[in-house]
Amino acid sequence: MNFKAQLQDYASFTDMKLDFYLPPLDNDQKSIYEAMRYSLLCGGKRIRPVLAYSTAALLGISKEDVAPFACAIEMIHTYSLIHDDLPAMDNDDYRRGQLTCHKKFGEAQAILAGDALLTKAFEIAGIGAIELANKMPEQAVRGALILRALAASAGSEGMVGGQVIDLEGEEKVLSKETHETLCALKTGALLTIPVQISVLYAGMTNTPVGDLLIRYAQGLGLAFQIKDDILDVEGDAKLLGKATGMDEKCNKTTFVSLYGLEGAKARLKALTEESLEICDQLSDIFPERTEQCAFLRELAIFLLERNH
Ligand code: GRG
Repeated sequence: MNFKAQLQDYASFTDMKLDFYLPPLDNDQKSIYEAMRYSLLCGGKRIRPVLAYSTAALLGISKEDVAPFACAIEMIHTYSLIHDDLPAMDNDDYRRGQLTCHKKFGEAQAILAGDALLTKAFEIAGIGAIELANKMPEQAVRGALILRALAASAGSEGMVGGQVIDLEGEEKVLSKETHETLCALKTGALLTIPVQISVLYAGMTNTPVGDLLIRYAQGLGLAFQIKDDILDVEGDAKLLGKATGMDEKCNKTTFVSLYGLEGAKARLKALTEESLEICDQLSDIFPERTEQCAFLRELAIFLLERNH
């Protein structure tokens, strides 16, 4: 399968699994499923699940096996977008090309939809951990390690922590170091955890391969944020499905404000080259997994060139 077809296959598989894990239940609280499904099943690039499936494939693990964890990450990501769009945070009207959750369902329901997605994520990850324990009873602890890592990546040591630094940094110029920490947590944590989960699932933590893969993900995480900052300046709001120019309007410290547009582009290119070098090393280690290594290469390039 070529890169585009594989990417589409991973995204469609994620959509199908998310739909399966979040059925529209006909109970007294059914309105919450409408709001959760509205934000979760309305597109999105599904990059985080793609990272989980593609790195799992390199380590010989099927997408079925990591699907509950990959879907849990996508649910956590969607909750963060719903809450980030609220009036108390970024106060945005559009997300993923449609009205934000609070604009469509009201603030209270949007807060609850985010809360419910976050908690549903851990229910589904729990299913993944049970499946792992049934498959490999002697390695059942890996499920617990994955759950712990997932929680850490989303919470105060991860994405929420980054959001706090971001909120407190509004109207201030952050130092380059603080800004980099912010990005590693707010954006990087949820882009690293899919890879960390594959590595944990395969029992390869603290091995040369595990470390290479984590470095690949961390580099992509930073590159992803730089691209996001560049797109906010020169992207197309229609393609992005959200307003542009918001960083400057809100006086935010970004890679563009710190390094200039050309400086940010140069850093993005350098980071992508580092990711490609890691892919070369992975190809040497896994000569029989040419297709999987090629996919990780193409993914780094795709994220560099993306327009939404
Ligand atoms: C509210 C706890 C809490 C955290 C919010 C994720 C986040 C933290 C804020 C979103 C704002 C933002 C621009 C973050 C940086 C990059 C990012 C996560 C962009 C959105 O991710 P994509 O491009 O979105 O993968 P899709 O819609 O494709 O899934």
